[in-house]
Amino acid sequence: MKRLTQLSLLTLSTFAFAHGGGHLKGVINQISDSQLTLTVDDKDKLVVALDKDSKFENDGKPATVKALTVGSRVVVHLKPGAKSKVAALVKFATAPAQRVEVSVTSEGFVVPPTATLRAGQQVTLVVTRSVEKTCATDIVLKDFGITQPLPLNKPVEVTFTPTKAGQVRFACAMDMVSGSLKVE
Ligand SMILES: [Cu+2]
Repeated sequence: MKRLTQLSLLTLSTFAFAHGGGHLKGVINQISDSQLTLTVDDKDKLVVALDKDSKFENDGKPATVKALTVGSRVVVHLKPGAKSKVAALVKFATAPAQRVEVSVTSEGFVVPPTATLRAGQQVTLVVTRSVEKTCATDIVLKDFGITQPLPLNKPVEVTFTPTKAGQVRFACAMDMVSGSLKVE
């Protein structure tokens, strides 16, 4: 019995040593109270657990998990000796707000073909109507309770935060001319 205890202690300390500390760099993909999902090297997804001792630093100042947003670049210092990945310190910078140019032309709402929004990250659409004869003299985002007039040739900023992956749809006031953006 004694021998077994010693053996398992030894195994445990070897394990802890092999996995001691270290850090991870990535982009926040998902946030919950108990864990973060990071995208590392633009492809791998890693889950890091949070516990009551996990500390946060935003632009070098103490912060809480609430200040963290999807899309933020983070450096996570891992707790040494933990069996799985547990964050000791999460350092991050405020994610730059995403801006997407949208135009209203004779084609309707035109969005950049590669534009992708991120769930949980605020975005500002900069909408410019460049045609006089169009039905789309307003932009309506029904899901976000937003209606804004689009004066001719004047960029209008529409800011919101997509909450889930899928599509964000917007349309004219009569819901005839519409466009959408992909959300990941
Ligand atoms: Cu219309």
